[in-house]
Amino acid sequence: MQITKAVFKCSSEKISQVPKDDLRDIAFIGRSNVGKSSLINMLTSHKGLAKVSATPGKTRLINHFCINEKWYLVDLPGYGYARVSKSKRGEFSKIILDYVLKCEKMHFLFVLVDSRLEPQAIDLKFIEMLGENGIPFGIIFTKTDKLSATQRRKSVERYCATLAEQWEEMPPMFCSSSERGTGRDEILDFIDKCL
Ligand SMILES: Nc1nc2c(ncn2[C@@H]2O[C@H](COP(=O)(O)OP(=O)(O)OP(=O)(O)O)[C@@H](O)[C@H]2O)c(=O)[nH]1
Ligand SMILES: [Mg+2]
Repeated sequence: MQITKAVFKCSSEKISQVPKDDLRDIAFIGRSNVGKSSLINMLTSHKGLAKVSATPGKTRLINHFCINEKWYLVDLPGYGYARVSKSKRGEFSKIILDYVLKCEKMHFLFVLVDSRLEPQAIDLKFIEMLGENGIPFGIIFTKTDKLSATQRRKSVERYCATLAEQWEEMPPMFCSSSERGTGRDEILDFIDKCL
């Protein structure tokens, strides 16, 4: 798929505010700082479309970006960031749970995990919650420019081994680097098929 047009549509602080049209959402979630906003900019070839920050907790709202006037890329707030006040944090905040579990626009969810880290308890918990609720999702390993090809392969294998303890089937998986553009074609082709 070619992205010819990517425009910011709106920021919502609850799901009652998300666009009311019938365009479908493809959403991105993961721990704060994992690289969600950077990936959205990389996929759309649009630096500065989604706000990126080295300080975790940058994205606090549900951000809709309209792609090719046909569907939305959705940048969600990160989870697991301890410095966000407790009422806003929860384990997974209300804004995240409402969107992921109740928003009918959401068509597919990419869970981003840092390729450099061993499987993190909070990501596994989130993935388990998706499975229990039948939410269609895939996993994107981010920041792979920081790893050698061997380290990257080992990281994915380690993740699969951990997931295999609970799951019979593996979700779709992708490796990405927003620095280098890695994974762009694969992820966009997958989204194209989804839609
Ligand atoms: N080396 C490298 N750094 C990355 C990559 N993607 C993101 N980063 C860096 O990681 C930091 C966080 O990136 P964001 O895209 O803001 O992360 P986020 O998941 O949207 O964070 P929140 O909105 O705070 O939840 C920034 O300093 C980025 O420059 C990548 O592929 N490679
Ligand atoms: Mg962000």
